[in-house]
Amino acid sequence: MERTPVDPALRAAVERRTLLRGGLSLGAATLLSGCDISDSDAVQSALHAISRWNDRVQALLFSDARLAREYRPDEVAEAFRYNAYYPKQDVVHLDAGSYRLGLSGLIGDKQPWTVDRLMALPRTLQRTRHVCVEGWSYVGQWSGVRLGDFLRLVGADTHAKYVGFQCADGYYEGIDMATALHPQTIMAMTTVGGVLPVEFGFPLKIRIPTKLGFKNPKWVTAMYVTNQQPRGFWSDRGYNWFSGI
Ligand SMILES: Nc1nc2c(c(=O)[nH]1)N[C@H]1C(S)=C(S)[C@@H](COP(=O)(O)O)O[C@H]1N2
Ligand SMILES: [Mo]
Repeated sequence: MERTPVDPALRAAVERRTLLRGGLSLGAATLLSGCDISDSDAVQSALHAISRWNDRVQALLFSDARLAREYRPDEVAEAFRYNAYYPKQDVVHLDAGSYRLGLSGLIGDKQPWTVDRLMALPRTLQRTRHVCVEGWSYVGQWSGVRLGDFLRLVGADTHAKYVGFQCADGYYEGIDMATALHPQTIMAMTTVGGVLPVEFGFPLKIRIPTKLGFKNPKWVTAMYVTNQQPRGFWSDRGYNWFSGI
């Protein structure tokens, strides 16, 4: 019989959730799927089912009222930590003059936004912890317009289910509408000392302190509102789609 290995990222994601949150163990998953651990196609589909179930439960538990912890100015890291799916020397340099934020999907006014117009919007500041799924974190500071305020401003259908993002480096992500409307979800354009440095997403990143780092897209060039769950770069590679923290 052909045996494909269980995707290690998916297995780790499921084990982390199920063990830490007191759910099923991988052993229980094996029992449920009625197959040997080595029958990895069956294990894999059982794990996928559990992962989707985790996403649904997390989405139900998510609340606007639950805020991520905010920190004092002296707690902000001196240097933020860079991460992307490629090394820092390959980051995209976007030109402030020709940059446009494209809007599509269930949005009334789809006119693209320039950096100047985005920068003129009222910004809220946050000092929150960025947590990467790889096991490191830092307290950063960002400010930008609340995504919820922006969505209302452009006449988005805030009863739609999801908001998706496209990035200049080919990365893509999406969040549910409750997360998009959360008061700490912002369209970050500045950090300590001014505009975002190139490697941290200039000119625009979506900062979501209630989500793992990979759900915080940098170099965002397009946004859309939809009822179909947008795919995510890392959830397509086995990580949980919801990935709340
Ligand atoms: N466009 C884009 N956004 C991205 C990524 C990426 O590769 N491309 N990586 C994600 C991951 S895994 C992390 S941990 C954070 C890192 O953000 P930072 O460099 O601002 O700390 O960016 C996220 N957003
Ligand atoms: Mo990450």
